[in-house]
Amino acid sequence: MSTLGQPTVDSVERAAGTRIAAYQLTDYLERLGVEVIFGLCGHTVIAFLDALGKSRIRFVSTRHEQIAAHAADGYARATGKPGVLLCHLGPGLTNAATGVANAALDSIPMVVISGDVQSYYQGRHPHQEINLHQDADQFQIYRPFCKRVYRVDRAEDLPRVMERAFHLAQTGRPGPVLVDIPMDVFSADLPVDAFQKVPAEVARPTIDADTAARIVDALARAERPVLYAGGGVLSGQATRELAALAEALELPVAHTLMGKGCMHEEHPLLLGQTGFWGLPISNELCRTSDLILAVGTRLAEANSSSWDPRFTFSIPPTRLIHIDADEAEIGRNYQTELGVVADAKAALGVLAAAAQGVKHRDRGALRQSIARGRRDFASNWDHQWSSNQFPMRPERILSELRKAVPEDGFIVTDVGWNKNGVAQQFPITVPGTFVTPSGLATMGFGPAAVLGVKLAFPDRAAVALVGDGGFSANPSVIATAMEADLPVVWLVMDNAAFGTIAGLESMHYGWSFGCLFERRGETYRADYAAMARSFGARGVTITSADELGPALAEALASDLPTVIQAPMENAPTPTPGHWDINDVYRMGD
Ligand SMILES: Cc1ncc(C[n+]2csc(CCOP(=O)(O)OP(=O)(O)O)c2C)c(N)n1
Repeated sequence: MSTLGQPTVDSVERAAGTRIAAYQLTDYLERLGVEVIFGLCGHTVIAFLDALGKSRIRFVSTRHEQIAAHAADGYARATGKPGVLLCHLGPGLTNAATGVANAALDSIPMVVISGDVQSYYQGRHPHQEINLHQDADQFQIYRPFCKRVYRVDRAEDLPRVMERAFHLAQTGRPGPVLVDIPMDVFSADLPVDAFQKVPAEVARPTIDADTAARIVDALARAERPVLYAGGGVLSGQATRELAALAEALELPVAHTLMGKGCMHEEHPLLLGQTGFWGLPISNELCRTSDLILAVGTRLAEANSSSWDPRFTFSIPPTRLIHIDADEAEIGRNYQTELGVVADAKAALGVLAAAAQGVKHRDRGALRQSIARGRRDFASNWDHQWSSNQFPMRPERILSELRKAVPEDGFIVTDVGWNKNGVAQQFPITVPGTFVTPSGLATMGFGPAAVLGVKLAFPDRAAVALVGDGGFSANPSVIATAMEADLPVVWLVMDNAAFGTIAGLESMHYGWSFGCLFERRGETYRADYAAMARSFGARGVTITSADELGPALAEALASDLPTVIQAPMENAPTPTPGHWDINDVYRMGD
């Protein structure tokens, strides 16, 4: 090193028995099974990019770090493996923050690798460093939403920190871990055997036999029990065990937004989603239940009708047993009779086995009343499936989508009518094929997450159903899909508005100020199909409802990415539940 700390010619000569850290790091990531890294370059990560380009790992370069984060998130949701994200310091890391926080709130395993300033310049406020509160502080930005944030202060720590990052991201309640790496660490020499330790295989926490027997007994004796499934059932791949338990004790199954797909849509014990955008039969059976067994859920606000006992859950008097991987979730919002910290698959497997042959109370005409309840609610909108109205009815868009996409195809939503409508009205039959942002509900998730999903399963259909607001938040996804050769489909529900919020404002205040797309007082519509063509992708504008089915079929058969722009009426999704915000708004003069 020179006196100022810059590397000199001498210091870049490699010491015997060593190899540059960046190359060893990519070898290590290969050993861990990493097959793709999503990211965006910067001068702090060039050394790593060089190594990446010479490795077997694929690098998907995006035009915005938020896209890279959502794409890594989508890949993780589709595969169950951690998504890996690479970003530059400062603006790169802050751009990615929304996407990483979105993954965190949905318990998605992710490892974020960021470059940082040269370690020997920490404290001197070098180019792009975040340091106004404390020197060399950028990793702190991720603290509120990462399971752990690491700054690698010594090159020797890199192997240990990487092993910890992959271990923590995947175990317990999964989530993102940040590894912040000063750029000179990538270029440092490390002993050739530096990266030895790999994350341990970790047995999933399960439920003991006595507790399982107690739960099975309580469910068998209950008069109106409900099994309530959250995203943990899907991420834990516990859908078979869930169905086995439900069938053994004749339990109706309700679910959260993230739990959609936990049971085949035609299963006679399936109630549907609860809460504000849920199904009346689901809210009703939960509200009047005497015992709920909730698995892998936060019992979050939207699915619990803002915890108002008049709408979805009335706990107590309903008794609650709650199984979750995270002890912090148990008892947070409701008085809980019994909490079990366990993995959904392991616990449901033990419960299902314990329930076999156990005599349960007569459930009467449960299956008939579920079928009636679901049919009655669908009759409010199913006639719109064939509506020729133009701009289109959203329900017609859903019905064309369902017909066009094979059952094992992925439907990736954003936020807006797309998310709420699919969760409520769109049949999902293959677990894991519905991908949606729940906790942070980030507009812009869907158009980018579909890239990661398609990369994970290139032979399966992947359609992002998104609003025009969400799509135009970051349309450079088209460039990434072209460059990475990912023939995804974006079906844009174009209502020239941030429609969901426009509808809320209109309901309470009689107008939609600040929510409509307008220019000089007139509706402003962008031509997203033309935009797609300008990127070299396919772009289709729908001009009558009958065009959508064939357009979808062609898009799914094409080897190019396609934007389909479908003009749509801004009709709200039905809201059988309750959202407390509606009591908050007050209009003055
Ligand atoms: C990043 C972000 N900003 C704001 C919101 C609040 N929000 C929720 S839904 C919505 C409107 C989405 O509009 P669009 O994508 O056009 O779908 P639509 O509601 O019209 O179906 C907004 C702005 C959000 N969820 N995420």
